[in-house]
Order: sequence, then structure tokens, then C-alpha cells
Amino acid sequence: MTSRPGRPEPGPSTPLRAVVFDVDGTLAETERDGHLVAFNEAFAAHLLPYRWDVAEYGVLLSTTGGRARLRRYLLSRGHTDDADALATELHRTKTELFREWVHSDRSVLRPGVAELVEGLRAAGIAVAVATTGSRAWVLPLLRRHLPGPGRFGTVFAAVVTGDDVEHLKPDPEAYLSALAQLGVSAAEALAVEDSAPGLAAAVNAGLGCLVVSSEYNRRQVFPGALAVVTDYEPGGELAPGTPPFLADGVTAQALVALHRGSRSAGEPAGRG
Ligand code: XBP
Ligand code: MG
Repeated sequence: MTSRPGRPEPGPSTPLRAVVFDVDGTLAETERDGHLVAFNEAFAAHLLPYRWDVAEYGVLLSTTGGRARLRRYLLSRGHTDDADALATELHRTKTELFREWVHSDRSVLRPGVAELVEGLRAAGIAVAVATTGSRAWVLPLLRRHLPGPGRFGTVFAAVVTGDDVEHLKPDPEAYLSALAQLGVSAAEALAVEDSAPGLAAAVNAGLGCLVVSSEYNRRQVFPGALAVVTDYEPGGELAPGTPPFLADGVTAQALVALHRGSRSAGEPAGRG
């Protein structure tokens, strides 16, 4: 774990200086009622006989990045030479359709997210985003729901999208880029994620990670997470091994305590 030049080696007293949030499933439940609908509308707009149901989309989510997800599916349906170009065309249409969803009243933050982000900022802890999603809809979503003086008219001090990296999650690139933009070491930060690829990306970047499981991932286990809860608000379920104080809600103070606990236990970023 490399600490910043001139800063003490990471240890129990390392402060929490930033929290990096995933978007899809973490800040907002976007997949089942948003992205999936947009993908199916894009198939119809291109007169293709394809339609993903909720269960099939849940399997396809193991491929991060909507364009890559489309390409994987087209190849599985026998497309060869046209798979790349068709995936690009379909994803362009889907992204335009999803931007409409972002601006509709169906686009909302998960309960408790706005309060957590505000609490972190009030505590002087920077917030950032590291997502696989496309910048074309990520920025409008963040501006709409979390506007502020940070980057791109949002509250976030850094925003890294799928368009800003060469390698998508579970590769750590998005998190490493967010940390570099923040000028914060992994030991001084926490990640908040909803899925296994996102957790892997955070842990691979050296960050401790809280998982707030989402619609598609509620029943999964998340080895390597510091803690796993179902909700930001009080009363959610806690996975075994999750500190009991998180039953009172995911607050800025709870994240400070979770980070301190992970540092003092000398745990690597994520538990195996
Ligand atoms: C989730 C993803 C994205 C979305 C679709 O991103 O893997 O691909 O499913 O968005 P994250 P795009 O959880 O990292 O926010 O079609 O724009 O990729
Ligand atoms: Mg996600």
C-alpha cells in the first residue's frame, strides 16, 4: 500500500479523506427499470427480434459496460463480422433512450444516498464517482440528483466513467484514476459498491469497500467486502461479520468508524 509522499505510512490513525461511489445499483437502482428497458427499446428501434427479460439481463450484467454486454449477446446469437459495429450502433441508441429515463420521474436516488453524501461533505470528506457507465448519461444523472460546486456541476470532486478508462471493472483503473484526481491514497479512502465486479475493482485498487447490495445482487455473497448491508437507511439486513453499528444506517460517522476499524485491524483493503 503506497502512502502519499510526505505522509505517514497507512495505519490505525490514517484518516478517511474520501469516499468513492459506484453509480448503477449503488447511487440509484438503474438496471432493471432503466438500462434493461432502454436496451430492449434499442433492439426494437433497430428492428431486431431480441428482447432481454429480467433474469437474462441479470446474467448478462456479469459483463460490465453496455456496449461489451451487447457484443457478447450478439456473438451468442450468431453474429460475427457485424457484431462490433452493430453493438456500437445499438449502444448509441440505448444511451440516448437511457438519457430520457435519467430525466424522467422514474430516475431517483436510493433512499439515504443524498443524506450520506451531504453528511460526508459536511464532515470534510471528499466524495467521488467511479463507474462503468457512459459519461453521456452519468453526468446528467449526477447533475440532476446531486448538483453542486464540484466537477461537472455536481457535488463530486472527481467523476470517472466508462469512457475515461481503458479497462472496465473489475479492473481497478476507475478507482485508481479517482484516487489520483483526488490526491488521496487508497488507505485514506473507502469505496461504496453494489456488485461483485465493482467490489473486485475497489479491492484490486486497494480500497476497503462497503457493499450496499442492489435489486440484482441482494442474495449474493461478497467475500472481500469490509461490510455488506441491504440499505443505507436504518433497519436493513447486515451480512454476517458486518459491524452492528451499520444497522443504524450508513452515515458519514458510520463510514468513518468502518474505515478506522479496517485500519486498526490492519486488514488489507478487503477481507478474503
Ligand atoms: C454498471 C454497468 C454499466 C450499466 C450500463 O456500471 O456495468 O455498463 O449496466 O451502462 P456501474 P452503459 O455499476 O459500475 O456504475 O450502457 O452506459 O455501460
Ligand atoms: Mg454498480
